[in-house]
Amino acid sequence: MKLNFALLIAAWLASLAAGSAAERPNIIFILADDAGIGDFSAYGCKYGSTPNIDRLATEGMKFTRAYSGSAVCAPSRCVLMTGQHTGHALRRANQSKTGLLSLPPDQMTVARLLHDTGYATGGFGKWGLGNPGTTGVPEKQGFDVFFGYYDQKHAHDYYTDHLVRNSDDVPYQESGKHLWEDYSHTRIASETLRFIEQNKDRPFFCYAAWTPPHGDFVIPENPVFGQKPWTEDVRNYAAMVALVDRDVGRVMQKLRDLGIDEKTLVIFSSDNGANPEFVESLGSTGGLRGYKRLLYEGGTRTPFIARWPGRIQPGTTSDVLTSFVDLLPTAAHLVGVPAPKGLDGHSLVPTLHGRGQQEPRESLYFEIYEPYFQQAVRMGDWKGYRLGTKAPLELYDLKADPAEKQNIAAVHPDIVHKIEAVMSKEHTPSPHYDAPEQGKPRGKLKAE
Ligand SMILES: [Ca+2]
Repeated sequence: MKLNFALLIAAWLASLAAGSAAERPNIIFILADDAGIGDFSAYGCKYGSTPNIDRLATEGMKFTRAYSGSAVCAPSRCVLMTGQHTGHALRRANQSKTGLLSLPPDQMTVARLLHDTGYATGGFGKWGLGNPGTTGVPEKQGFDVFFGYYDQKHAHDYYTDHLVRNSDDVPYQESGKHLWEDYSHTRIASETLRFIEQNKDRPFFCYAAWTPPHGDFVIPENPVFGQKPWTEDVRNYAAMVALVDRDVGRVMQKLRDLGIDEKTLVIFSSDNGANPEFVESLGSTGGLRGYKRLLYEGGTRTPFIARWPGRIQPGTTSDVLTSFVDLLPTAAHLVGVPAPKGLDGHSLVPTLHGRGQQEPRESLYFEIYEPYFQQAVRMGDWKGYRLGTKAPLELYDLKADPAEKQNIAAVHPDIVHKIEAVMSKEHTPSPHYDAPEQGKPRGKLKAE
């Protein structure tokens, strides 16, 4: 009798352990590169449709007030990985006055946190936070494997003769004919799917930092948009957005085939707004002001969709203010460990689960140093923007004026004062960047 009781207890403990393991979801974060919010039909795309990403939204939760980490690649990815906004993060622009910055060896990242709690961790696509030979390489930042481009400039080349896996070159014999098998995204997408398949029986984190639709604007075939009366860049860009959508569909099909749909949280987003080239031609910024490199809404507002069958109620919309700073605390919450100290984000789990209290957010802060210094704050429906730490603040009411057309700073000195205080508090000096007091644009940008 005693023995049976002990067995019963052991079985109960084992079931508890299995239960808690089952609670820890796989996390797949799919990050498009330079796609605007207006490129996706879930957010009102005008020129095409993205049915697989639509389906993520109808089966999950669509965020309507989500922001990337920055208005260009490297700082946005730095914010995503480290949970620190660009007033605190190492990378605050693609370039710095001290050269290319690599993540330091002791940096906490989403991958490290998940790796340390037993997750398999894989990254596929573009890294940008440390080249081979530096402390910033992904395999020293918590990834078991990273395949693709370490260097952002290399990532412009879709018909490259090599990609990189854990700092080693992986050479490719090019046909010279620009076929699908020569195209780097073909390999990157297939490695993404392979990683998911190989790790189907254990919790995994898959960072699918795919490079389309970032330039070069090239694609092996373009049957849908190839005959449109647009420039070649525009035709190819549209096809590259469609390619991202197709491969989101392939990831979803893989999860169904492996039977791990309900164990997997999938998030889709983009690292910054679209290039100016696609604002008028395609409406890629969804009618918002600005584009890539600017901290107006068109530079940082991003598609953000989360799907997790059985946990996230299908077809829901959230207007919670969120940005890439929230991924690391969300991941910590999901695996049941305390969030590391010094983060700027909050866990989104209460919102995703539709229960519990979402931690209120006073504001979101951004700064950037290219093409010139800018600061921006989103606070409720207000948006503040300025070009120097003592420059006059522009103020917009995004509810009444989502395109930031009317600067109403003169009418609301109290709000201006509040936002200026947030900017002063959140901006910390960095030895790698100079923040001017009275900045001014270095020339006009295209389409501005
Ligand atoms: Ca980008």
